[in-house]
Amino acid sequence: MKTFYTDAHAGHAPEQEFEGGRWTPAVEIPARAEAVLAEVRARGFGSIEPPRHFGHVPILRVHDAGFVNFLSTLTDEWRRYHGPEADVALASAWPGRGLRDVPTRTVEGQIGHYCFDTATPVLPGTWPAALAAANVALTAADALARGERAAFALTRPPGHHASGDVYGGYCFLNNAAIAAQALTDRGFRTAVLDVDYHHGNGTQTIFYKRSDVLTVSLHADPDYAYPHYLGFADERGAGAGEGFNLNLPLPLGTAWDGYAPALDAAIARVAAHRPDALVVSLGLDTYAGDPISKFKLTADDYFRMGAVIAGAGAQTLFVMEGGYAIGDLGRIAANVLEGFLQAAR
Ligand code: Q9C
Ligand code: ZN
Repeated sequence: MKTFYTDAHAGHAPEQEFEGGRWTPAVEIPARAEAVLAEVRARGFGSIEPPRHFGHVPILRVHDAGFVNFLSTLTDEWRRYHGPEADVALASAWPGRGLRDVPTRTVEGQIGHYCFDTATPVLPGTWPAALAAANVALTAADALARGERAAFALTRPPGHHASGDVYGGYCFLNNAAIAAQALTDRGFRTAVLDVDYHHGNGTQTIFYKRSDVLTVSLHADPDYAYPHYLGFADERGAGAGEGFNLNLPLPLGTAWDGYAPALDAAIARVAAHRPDALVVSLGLDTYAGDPISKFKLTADDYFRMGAVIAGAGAQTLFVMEGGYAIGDLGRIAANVLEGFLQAAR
């Protein structure tokens, strides 16, 4: 299995995030991807290749042009408004109920329209890094189109919380959705399986009214976990997409005994869709040692996860999402890939 990677992600290096009423050390940092890269290289799964550049067209298949323009010029506009030294763009106000949810002419009125939390600072290097991650996912999708059984897009920043026109949750461009759309555009019947601890609200929203791309997610119940406002079991898709979104929210403290039956149900739904391509949003924050999450999967459980995913029988694109236990992150990511490869033989 090839891995696609570029060190361009390191341009997005937040020092802090605003969470719980205070500035805390950022957890979505370059060391995450570097740890996974080192372990994937050490395990020798296959070549590690750089992305090619696909331009804005495949990104605009998923994201709104106004949103892309906003993100790509945000630092410039932020500095115009807040002064040349301002390098952390973060919203101070949002269009809550009763207010008009429109992007106004200045950046302070746009950022609350396009962003949904305070945990996702935009720095001068953020846009190039986000663009590079989308290109990593697109290059890996292209490997599937060329016939590869599987590929690993070692992306950061992650993507699954970003919808067509809203960013947040450490995510800017939805790498997995952009790859799923590119595969669909090339004639693949496509499903997305999201195993990140947090519900992939962006991915769900992007495909919610469509039946061509199935979206299935296992995650911490939004009744107690971020992103709080989406990811409930009764969200099944709408219009033509009715029945093509499956949410499997799980309780606090879920370990493999509770996780495995839900993963089996997820894979059964994926298999019933008969996809040619399966895009896996590979969040690794379900790990017992994760600093921001409350599930209890062990390192060995990730071999099992990879093997179960192979049972879907589709060409599979792994796209990295969250996971913050940096000391073990490489090992658990590689365990998924190894479990998959052994079962897919
Ligand atoms: N107390 C991803 O894993 N803050 N994003 C949560 C918990 C935001 C996670 C606060 C978490 C975003 C890709
Ligand atoms: Zn997550």
